[in-house]
Amino acid sequence: MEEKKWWKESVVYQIYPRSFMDSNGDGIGDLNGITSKLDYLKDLGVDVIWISPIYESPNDDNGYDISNYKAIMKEFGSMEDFDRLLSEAHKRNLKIVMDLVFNHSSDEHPWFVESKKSLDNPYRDYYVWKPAKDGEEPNNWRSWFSGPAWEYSKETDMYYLHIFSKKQPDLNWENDKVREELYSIIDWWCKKGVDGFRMDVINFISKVQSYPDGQKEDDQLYGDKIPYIANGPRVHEFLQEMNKQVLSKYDLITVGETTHVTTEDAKQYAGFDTHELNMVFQFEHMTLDYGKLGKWSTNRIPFIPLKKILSKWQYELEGKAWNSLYWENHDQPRIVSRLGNDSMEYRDLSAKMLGTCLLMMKGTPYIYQGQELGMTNIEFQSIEDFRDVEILNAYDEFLDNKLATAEEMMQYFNLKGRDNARTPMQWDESEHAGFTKGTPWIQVNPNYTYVNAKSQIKDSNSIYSYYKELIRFRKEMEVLVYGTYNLLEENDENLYVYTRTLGNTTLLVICNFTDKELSYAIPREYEQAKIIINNYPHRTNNSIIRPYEAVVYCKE
Ligand code: TEU
Ligand code: CA
Repeated sequence: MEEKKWWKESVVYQIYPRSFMDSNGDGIGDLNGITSKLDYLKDLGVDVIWISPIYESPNDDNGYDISNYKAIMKEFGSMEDFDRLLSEAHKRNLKIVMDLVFNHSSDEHPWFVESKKSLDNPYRDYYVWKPAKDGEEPNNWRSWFSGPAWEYSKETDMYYLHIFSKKQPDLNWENDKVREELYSIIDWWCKKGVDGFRMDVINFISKVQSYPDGQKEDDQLYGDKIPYIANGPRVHEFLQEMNKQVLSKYDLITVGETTHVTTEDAKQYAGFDTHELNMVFQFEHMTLDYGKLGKWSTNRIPFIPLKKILSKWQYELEGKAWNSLYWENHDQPRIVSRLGNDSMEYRDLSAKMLGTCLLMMKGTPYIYQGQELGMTNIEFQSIEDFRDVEILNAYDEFLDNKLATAEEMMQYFNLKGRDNARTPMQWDESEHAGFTKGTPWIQVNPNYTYVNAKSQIKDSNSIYSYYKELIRFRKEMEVLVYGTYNLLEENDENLYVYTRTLGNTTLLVICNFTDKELSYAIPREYEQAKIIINNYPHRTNNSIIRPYEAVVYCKE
């Protein structure tokens, strides 16, 4: 059996602090709000809490634009509040993971304020500056959040690179001083006692230094930057250096957010003996519903490719590297709406089925706030209701360039927009779902009257109670952590069937991704096996799988 590690045995819960719990009535979630809900998380059974950025920030991208890496955002509280949160978490044996955003800072970070002043400023090379090319941007890259990836700065008559919004200038990792500063920030938080880090777009930190134009089709406005920014020439060198200089000195959980990675890349980032990170978030299963306009489409995730991709990650990393498992985060729509069925009839069953399918796989599971309640997408009526910089910028860009109509964009945002994940956590049936006594910074999903934590905690058949069970099983059964994975029925259009095996123990996991009742005879060797998990009250017929049914058999 492979080496045992606490971070392989853990279940992580992600908090988006702005939307989790507001303690002072200003409509914005905060650190004291999180502290007040630690017992809730303890009861759910998770071990680790990853909190999206809480540092000082002008909030162009809700904290993913940091202006001081060692200070707490005023809206979220103070450093004393943080210290109290950390110690209260540790008292309950809960670990805290910080979000590190090191590909870029805020343009209001003192480093950037200095950097833009003059060519000979000591901070000039902390960022990426280039002169105009033929009177235009240095190359044809598009910013992730619309428009060119370069912004003109009149002080020095040059452009700076921003892969994300223009308030998120990219740090220059080629500069040794930048890397030293960043490592010392990690060290500072480790000394405070935090337990790990989630590293934002960490595979973008090393760019191809010639900054070439990306390949471009005639009908496209911008070239493809990905080959020049993702998994770049020095990324593994940098991560090994970071690991050697700081990460390896502490007992941490580390996860890299890495869009555009293959399993080959991941084996290097998260290999058992490569000395970089513990695991990465891959995105292949999250981009299956992309269309001509990227994420802005009405496509559903196709089922057979989904099984293929998730299984590929399970097989390829086996024995070599560690997987992370997720359906949701603060950038993704709600999974019960996206891949399940959020109708009155099937929300409950399909949310439980999706939880089963994910949490029985091999890897460290990440549960996003509200996923354990089956929270759904929201339907906004007006563009004014949205808050996300990605959405607001895309709306203007796509309309200006006549790539889509306003109606189409609204439809895309309601299906795929990041604000779906950012509506306030639904605590109870009182006004604003118990999230705030003031006016929430973004609307609460009106279904809080029946989708909320309070009603689910006391209901032993709720989605919440079911997730609690799934988490408990991961603690009790070694096979769920260390067992190998094997896909069955790979061409079945409706059922996801797989096994987990360790020693003499085998689990058979069967999930129906449709609202149809299906006939499926379970393999004979499981006929006498014990049913350990089922999202229906009783299972009477071994050859029928009901709508959105999930069942797990255990054979020893
Ligand atoms: O996300 C990076 C990233 O690739 C995402 O932009 C994701 O693909 C996208 O949101 C889907 O539309 C990270 C953070 O998770 C995100 O919240 C930040 O906006 C971004 O980096 C910039 O820091
Ligand atoms: Ca508040």
